[in-house]
Amino acid sequence: MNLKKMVGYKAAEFVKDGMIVGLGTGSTAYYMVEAIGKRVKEEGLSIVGVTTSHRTTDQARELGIPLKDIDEVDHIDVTIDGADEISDDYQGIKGGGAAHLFEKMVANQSEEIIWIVDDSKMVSKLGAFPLPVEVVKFGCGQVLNLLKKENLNPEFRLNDDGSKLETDSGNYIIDLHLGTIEDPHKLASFLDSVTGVVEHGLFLDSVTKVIVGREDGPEVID
Ligand code: ABF
Repeated sequence: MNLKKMVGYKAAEFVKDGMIVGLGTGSTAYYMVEAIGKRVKEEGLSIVGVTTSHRTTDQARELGIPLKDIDEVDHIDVTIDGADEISDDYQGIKGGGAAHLFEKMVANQSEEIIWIVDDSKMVSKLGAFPLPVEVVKFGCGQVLNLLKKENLNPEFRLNDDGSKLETDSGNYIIDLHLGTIEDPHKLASFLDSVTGVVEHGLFLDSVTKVIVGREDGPEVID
């Protein structure tokens, strides 16, 4: 059973006429956007989407979902997005899809945040998934050195050809291979203080609903 599709379609059920909806990025969010597109086409669902990446924009446009830029709306009713890890206390790591800057900006404008994951993403503590950190190109080597000195095991995210991956904003990603993050809030505060860091993938104290795909069906956690 496709657990990503299960939760993507389940999440689309929470979208109501008239909503402004943040549309996430990733292979799970892909199914959510597909399901919303079906409802727009088949039911005449009337919503406005705010996307979190160029690839989600392309998919939504192809499906005929009306879109607005984040600066054209005064609020977002609900954002539905994937995640790379969700801890026992519902903190998250996002950014595996290199879209966490736009995702966090959209999430910050949202009244409700729904994360959609298959059960492999549910962990007791964060950190097994490398923590993405978006950094500006200028001085990124110095930022890498600083993160090394803090024993954060940083590595630039690379394309298959060995070049540094660029985000939709034209920045780079440094992934922190930490294994376990004992104090996500402390780490988030440190990363926020580093000049050259644009945004990190710790999404803390923000989610309002989690939908977990399981073999016996979607588990909705409020
Ligand atoms: C996006 O979804 C990213 O923040 C996160 O990395 C990704 C999860 O990807 P997938 O759903 O493909 O596992 O929100």
